[in-house]
Amino acid sequence: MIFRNRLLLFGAVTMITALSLVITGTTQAQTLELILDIGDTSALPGEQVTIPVYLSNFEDTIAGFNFWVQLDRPDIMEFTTAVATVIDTFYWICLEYSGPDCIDSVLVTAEDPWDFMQIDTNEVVVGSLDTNGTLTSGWEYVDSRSLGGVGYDLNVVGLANLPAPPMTPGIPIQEGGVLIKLMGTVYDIPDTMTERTVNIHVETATLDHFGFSDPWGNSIGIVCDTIPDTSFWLCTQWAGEVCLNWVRVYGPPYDSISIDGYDIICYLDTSVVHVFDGSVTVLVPPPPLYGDVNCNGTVDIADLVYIVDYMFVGGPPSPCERNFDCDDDGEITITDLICLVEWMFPPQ
Ligand SMILES: [Ca+2]
Ligand SMILES: [Ca+2]
Repeated sequence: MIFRNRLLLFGAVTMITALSLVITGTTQAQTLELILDIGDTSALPGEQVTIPVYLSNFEDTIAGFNFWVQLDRPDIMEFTTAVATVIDTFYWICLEYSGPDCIDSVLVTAEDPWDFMQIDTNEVVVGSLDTNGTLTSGWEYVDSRSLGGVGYDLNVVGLANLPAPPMTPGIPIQEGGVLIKLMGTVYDIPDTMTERTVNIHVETATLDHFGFSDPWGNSIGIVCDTIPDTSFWLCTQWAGEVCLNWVRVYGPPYDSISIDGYDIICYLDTSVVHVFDGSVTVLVPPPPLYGDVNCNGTVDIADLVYIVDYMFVGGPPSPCERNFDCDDDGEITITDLICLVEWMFPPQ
């Protein structure tokens, strides 16, 4: 977790707690537990696009999640974002004093005893999310931020429950529901562009940004292995069978091995958690039907009325603006009205 506000610290604590539970527990190998699937969708140039994120949870209720998506084509689209000012409050407890000065401290949550607090004001790039009608509707905390700060990635975090009551139910076992909807802005790319699909990649290699947990904080599909921290030693000077000078080397050839300790390596077990990238394909818009400014598929007197209403009476702009540009010069001017009149009533 890179977020540093209190709510997300709680999330991080939840994840860490979950991790420690997994380390000491057992995993159910080979049973599919969860599928996260970013939807494939399409949009026209210049449009806003809604990207559904689908979830299937076969074994556990889901009460917390974090995933990080990245776009591979920043020339085609970006996630819809806004800059927001966030006030982060941090609580610290001092571990060691030197006189009146604290020389060693550790971050704690507001619920813990603390010695001093720190308030930071940061500007962050917040992604637009839509939870209406989704599995996270009503959750107490759902948020996303662009870690890169420019909208080409989103780190999405959800917690059904914050520390205080009331308790919000998580997502019961279900298949194929929409977890959340991400919002994107497709650029007004030219019709001539050939490669028109942006991949939305879910980053699962770093568990700092990927995890699903049940209401008790147990992570789903995270496996941890204990790896011996091994050192290799080469003797450069023997006296009979006694080595007088050992040198540490990083592989064969070596004369001796020592195990200095053990490292715990955790990773996502992709046999029980399946993750699928998504995509947005930018369609080539159909050729404009010039003059059809009310967008009903035909050009007739009603379009003339629409134009006159817009130009002279303050009526609404055309919902299909390309059709308005009757003379195809890229601008909407009085000449488009003249063009349409001449087309409908050609000179005899
Ligand atoms: Ca029309
Ligand atoms: Ca024009």
